[in-house]
Amino acid sequence: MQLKSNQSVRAVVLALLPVCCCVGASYGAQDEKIVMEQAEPTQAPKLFHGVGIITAVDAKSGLIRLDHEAIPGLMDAMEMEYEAKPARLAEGLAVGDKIDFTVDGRTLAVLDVKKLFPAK
Ligand SMILES: [Cu+2]
Repeated sequence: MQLKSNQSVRAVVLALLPVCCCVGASYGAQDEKIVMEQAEPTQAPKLFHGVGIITAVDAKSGLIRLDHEAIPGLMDAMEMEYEAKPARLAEGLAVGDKIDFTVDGRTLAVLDVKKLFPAK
């Protein structure tokens, strides 16, 4: 049996649509983006490292009095009191210990303590 195939002729109609281009006049288009200088997040602590010798310490309250060297970007050498957070950081420390401490530049809380040299 033979099957006759009917060929259909397709007419392709191309519709040409007029393209309307609206060109906006730009006066030397300024693409300068205004970048806001973002201040450092106030939440994030800015940490500094200091070295000092303990002149007084209270493990219960976490208060550590230090005769510390200058902390670049934060303060000069001086003797002052810091609050350790958490207070238990002050445990095991004694007057005369030389420590390396990490301090939050904003709150001045001592966040970490490493004993460099124990008191002799
Ligand atoms: Cu100080």
